Amino acid sequence: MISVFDRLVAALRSASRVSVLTGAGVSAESGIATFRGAGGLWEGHRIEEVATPEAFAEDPERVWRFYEMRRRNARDARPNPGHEALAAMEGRFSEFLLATQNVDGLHRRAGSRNLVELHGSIARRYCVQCRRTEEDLEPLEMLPPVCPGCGGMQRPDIVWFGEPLPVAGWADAQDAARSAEVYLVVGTSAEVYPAAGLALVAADAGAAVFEINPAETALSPVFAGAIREPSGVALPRVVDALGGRTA
Ligand code: BJW
Ligand code: ZN
Repeated sequence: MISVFDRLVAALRSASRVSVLTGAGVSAESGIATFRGAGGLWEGHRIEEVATPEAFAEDPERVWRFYEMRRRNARDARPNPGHEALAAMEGRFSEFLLATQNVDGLHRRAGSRNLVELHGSIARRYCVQCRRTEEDLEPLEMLPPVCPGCGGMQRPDIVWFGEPLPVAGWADAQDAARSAEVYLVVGTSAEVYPAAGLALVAADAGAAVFEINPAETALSPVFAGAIREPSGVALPRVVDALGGRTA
């Protein structure tokens, strides 16, 4: 019987429109913790309790301590072979979009350019008063950090629960899901919406949707097949099978 891996490679060989949704699992092999499952708690709190505008309003310093730790992790991390394989894939298809839920910047550092960051970026912060934005991963001198322009409080440029996703990026991600012939869902528990819904949009529109994740997820039943391997192993194998890593 033909394996899921071979079916995925065959589907990619004949596709010209491909899109990918990634989540925290893609960065696990770079040493960045995932949100759910073992080790997914922060100071005893679930992410749903820390990553909200309400939690920030109540105790901005506590929320910033969480993000300062994450900024340090992102600074120390390096892209892994999974990120690199996805960057190598984009030149192989006439239409390719990588939509990531990750805020760690590792896809961009690996070279992905047809990329939307659905949940923002850990490297950016903006002033809640004047919206001035700064971008770096340097250690912050004080928490919460203040705006160099007006002295207002800054917040991470991250999409928290209850907040809308960036309008243009979300529209692009939906368009890509609607038109993709092959849609890959990699390293996400597919529990957080609306991002997880992109896989359903793609499936409804007729794409062959494949999952790469060592574990089953909420949406596994709707996928055409699943490769139960770490993305840093499976994705380079896919790119190799497509014939080399350059376009
Ligand atoms: C490997 C691996 C390896 C391990 N290789 N894989 C009830 C029902 C439906 C929806 C809702 C509801 N109640 C509320 C909502 C909406 C809410 C939501 O979805 N909640 C659910 C939790 C129920 N969503 C929102 O609020 C969103 N906004 C919104 O809906 O706005 C509406 C609106 C419209 C107009 C005006 C105003 C509002 C916003 C969601 C924002 C999510 N933000 C976070 C935090 C970012 C902060 C930060 O990073 O600090 O984004 S939550 C967190 O989860 C983060 C992630 O991007 C996101 C997804 O997690 P992900 O990436 O899937 O990670 P994990 O840990 O869950 O899974 C890792 C996977 O990797 C696992 O499956 C492993 O097996 C696998 N893995 N190693 C491959 N080596
Ligand atoms: Zn300001």
